[in-house]
Amino acid sequence: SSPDSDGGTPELEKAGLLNKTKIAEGGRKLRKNWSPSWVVLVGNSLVFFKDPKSQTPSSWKPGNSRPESSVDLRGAQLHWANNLSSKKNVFKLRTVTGNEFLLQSETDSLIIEWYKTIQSVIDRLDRE
Ligand code: I3P
Repeated sequence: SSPDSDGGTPELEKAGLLNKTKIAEGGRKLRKNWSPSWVVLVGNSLVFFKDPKSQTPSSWKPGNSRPESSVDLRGAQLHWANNLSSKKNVFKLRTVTGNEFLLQSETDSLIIEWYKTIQSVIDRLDRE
């Protein structure tokens, strides 16, 4: 059985610091505004926190800090998107509601791990 089969605290899959910009809201294009974000992958959601310095994986608990925003990964699409930025190691996440985010790291191994982990959650939700 999955760790969340009792309906309790969802499983923390991954957390870390990435550069983030939202590039579309409901299909409408937005101006880029890159900033560092503490990103937490928990359950079916990618959750963004504003203040990276106050967040660590060990201190993260549901309810003890205020997310800036949160993305439902069900039906989401993930693509490498180095064509959409002058930065390296960029991928795009598109939600079913037409919100689009670019996420980026200078560290190759780190961004690859994030990509794989997010894709595995999307794949799991696709199979449900
Ligand atoms: C944008 C800013 C972004 C850049 C974007 C620029 O300018 O430099 O960092 O995206 O490029 O338009 P401004 O601050 O004036 O809004 P990248 O860093 O991802 O390249 P773009 O317009 O080619 O997306």
